[in-house]
This record gives sequence, C-alpha cells and structure tokens, in this order.
Amino acid sequence: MRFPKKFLWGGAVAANQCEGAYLEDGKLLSVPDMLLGGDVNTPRTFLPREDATAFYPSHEAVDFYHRYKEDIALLAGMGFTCFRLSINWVRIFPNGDDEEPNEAGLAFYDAVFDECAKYGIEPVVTLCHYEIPWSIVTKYGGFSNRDVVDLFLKYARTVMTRYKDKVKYWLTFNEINIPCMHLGGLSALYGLGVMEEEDINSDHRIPLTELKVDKQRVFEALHNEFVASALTVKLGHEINPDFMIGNMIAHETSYPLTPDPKDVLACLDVDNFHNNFCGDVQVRGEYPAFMWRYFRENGIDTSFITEEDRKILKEGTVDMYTFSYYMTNCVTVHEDAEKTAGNMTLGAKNPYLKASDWGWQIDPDGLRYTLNVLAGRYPDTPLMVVENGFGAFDKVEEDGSIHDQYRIDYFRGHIEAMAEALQDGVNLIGYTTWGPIDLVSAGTGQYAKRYGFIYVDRHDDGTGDFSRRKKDSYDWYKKVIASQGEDL
Ligand code: P53
Repeated sequence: MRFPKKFLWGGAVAANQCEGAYLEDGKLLSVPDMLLGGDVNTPRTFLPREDATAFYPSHEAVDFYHRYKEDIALLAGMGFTCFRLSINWVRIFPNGDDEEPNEAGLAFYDAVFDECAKYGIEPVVTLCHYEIPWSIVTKYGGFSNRDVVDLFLKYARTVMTRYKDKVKYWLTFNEINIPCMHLGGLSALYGLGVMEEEDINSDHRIPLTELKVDKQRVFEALHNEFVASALTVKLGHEINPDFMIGNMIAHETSYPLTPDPKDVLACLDVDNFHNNFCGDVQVRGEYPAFMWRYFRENGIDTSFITEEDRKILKEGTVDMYTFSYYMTNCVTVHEDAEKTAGNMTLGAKNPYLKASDWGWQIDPDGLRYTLNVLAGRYPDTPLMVVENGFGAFDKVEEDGSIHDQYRIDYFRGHIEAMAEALQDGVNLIGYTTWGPIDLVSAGTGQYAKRYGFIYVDRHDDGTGDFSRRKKDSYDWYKKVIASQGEDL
C-alpha cells in the first residue's frame, strides 16, 4: 500500500469562493464581497461602496449555499473521506461584534456537516479563509486592532462548541503568511483586514496592487493573528481534547536560479521570510531568530511582541502543519533573469518547468522536496497538503463532456510525489485538492480559472445556469481514491 489506510483524501473550498447567497439569512458583507474581478493581466479592484452596475463574483459564486446537498453527494461519489471548507465568519457574526450569534448561519453549517456525516466524510474546517467581516475592517481597522483578537475568539468559541461532535479537524487562518508573500494591498486586506483610511474612503475603484500598505501595521496585525490562532488552539483543546488543530501556510517553495552562492543566500532569505517565519511561530511557538534581524533592518518597532504574548504563542502550538502547494519559483540576484508571467507569482522563470496559463510553474518533484524539507524542520508535527490543483480554461464539448487530461496529468504527478515522500518517511496524513467543484478564483476573481473535477456552468460575464457536470478528472480521482493511490 503506497498510502496509509487512514490517509484523508478529499478536496478543499472556501465559503467566499463557493457559497454565494451573500446577503441571505442574516449574512452581511465580508472582505471578498467588496472585490470585483480581474484576470491574469488585470488586478482585481476594490470599491468601498456597492456599485450596482458592477459584477461581484463572490455574491453568487457557485451557489453552494443552496446546492450543498447535490455538491456533497458528488464529492461522496468520488469517495472523499474528508472535505475542507471554511465557515463564513459573517454568517455567524454578521457585523463581527454582534452580542449573539446568528442562528440561521449556525444552522446552515449544522446541515452541511450532517450531510458530510451521511457519507462518512470528515470535515476539515478553516475558521477564517479571508472572510473577515467588512465592518471589522472599517470600524476596527482589522487585526491591527487588538480587540479583534477577542472578537475572533468569541467566534471560534461559538463554532467550536456548537460543532464539537461534528468536526474534529480545524485550521485557524488560511494562508496566514500571505502578508509576507506580496506585502501588497491584497495580502493585507485578505489576510488581515487591514486597509488605510484613505483607501477605505476612496470614491473610485482601486486596483488591489495599488492599495497603500503600512509595514509596521501589517506586522502588528499579523502578530495579533498569531495570538488569536494560539489562543484558539488552547481553547479548542479545552472544548474537545480530540480536536486536531492546524495552521495553514501558502508554501511558496523557492530554488536558487543559479549556483551563485549569492542566489543561494537570497533564496534562503525568501524561504525564511515567506514560509518559515509564520510556520515557526505556529509550530515552535516563537519568532525565529532571523526575524529579529529582519525587524531591525526594516525599522520595525517590535514592542508589540510582549512577554505575555510570547507565553501565549508557546502554549498554543498547532497539532498539525497544513499548507497549500501549487508551484515553485526561482530566486536570483541577477537582474537580467526572465520573470514568470502572471500577477500572483513571484520570482524568476525556471527553464526546466512548464507553467499554467496564469504563469504558475508546474513542479510535482517540488512537492516531494517540500514535504521532506518540512518534515526535517518540524519532525514531530504531522503534515497535510490542504490545497493543490491546476487552474485552467476548460472546454465543454458538443456532447457535454470535458476532457481535462492536463488536470489529470498535474494531479498524477503530485500524488506520485506524495507517495515518494511517504517512502522517504514523511508523516503526511492527508491531501485535499483545491476546488473539487469549480469556484471563483481568489487571485483574479475569475470563474474561467477552473480547478474542479466538477464543472459549474457559470461565467465571468454573469451568464450560466449553475448546473454541474463531471469532467474526465472526476472518474480518474475516484479511481485513485478507491485504489488508495495505487492506480494513477
Ligand atoms: P487562485 C496566491 C498564491 C498561492 C495561493 O488561487 C493563493 C494565492 C492567492 O490567490 O491562494 C490560495 O484562486 C487560496 C485559495 C485560492 C487558491 O490558492 O488565485 O487559499 O483561496 O483560491 C488558488 O487561482
């Protein structure tokens, strides 16, 4: 057997990218509800008030809110043993600071988890997948305000208590390290709910790449998220000692572009800042040494990292390390190097790799490498790949079939890489592909960037009837799960 018997096989979605129903049953706006779509060359834009003439992709998304029964049945049809999804914070606390939770929101997730249980599917629940309540951004300044830690904990306590017998696997913040990946407006807003006053009051659309960002404020907000995450881990274990609570890191694996030692060192710095900083805080419970140097050299006042908080971080280390893996990038100090295409990628082009239409370089071997590196860094912590997938344009044939061989090839390579890593001795406990049902892209806001085994008839011009149909990859993944990764 190449994969352990208890290995979790499934897929992952985020509420804001699949649910839609954006003002139903008491829900109010969250950050992604404020964003318009873009494409590979055009950044998404933000407008602080609703524009009746604009198309907001998250408002209807793929209508999972009304179709979850059909969708979960389709996932069960592939033999999923787990399903990663997020609870939309604004369904539970629509303003973020409401006295009482919204019962209709709580009832919705009860129904979703009950549906999963019907098929023996274990939910893996992200507490915050960019769904920061919009009023927390405008009224509190997002996570840069310490009071928001308490608001988040109240939310976490509410849902962890309510679902303590239905959900065992929890992740605190999706891709908590994105503020370190781009340090642009998208990451500050998505990840931390932080936006400068001037932009909040803007009367015109602002491309996310042009939002103003104050570095000091970003690091303070990120620190508050670390504290919120650690306190949630502690709290969760009090609510149910069987909970497995993880972090979630967007793993941007990097290679030096050349053997020039200067490139190797530049790569080390990138890897430390992008990945290891947040990973170490959540797994080891302390800021790594290289960050004190970074703070010093970047003029960051670190007085917000108090003794008391350092104790909290130590006491709230995670039970598992979970991460997304899509691509790898090269790092170089040589300025003439060719850059990768695509608005969400960083770094230099790797001459040995092909890329998706969005410039994301396809690198299955990099997953085996990443798993080994992580297992070496965190030897006592189980690992789980909670996002991996291939965003592509899909074509529906005359007869309704969708031949997505490119997606099958992508997954085959990455599952093969995980099997190798298991042979290497890596403690890998599960795998969820990104977007098993087509959904809205987080980076570009497009429907056209599709990830699913299941196609959704919905398009960037707002047309489509939301009907679902299986792509070729559906039966393929079903076979993979049934054979425990043997039949690829
Ligand atoms: P999209 C950037 C780089 C790597 C992962 O991304 C990222 C991002 C932000 O877009 O995010 C994760 O939809 C994220 C998901 C997202 C997925 O990757 O831009 O957790 O919400 O949809 C894929 O193609």
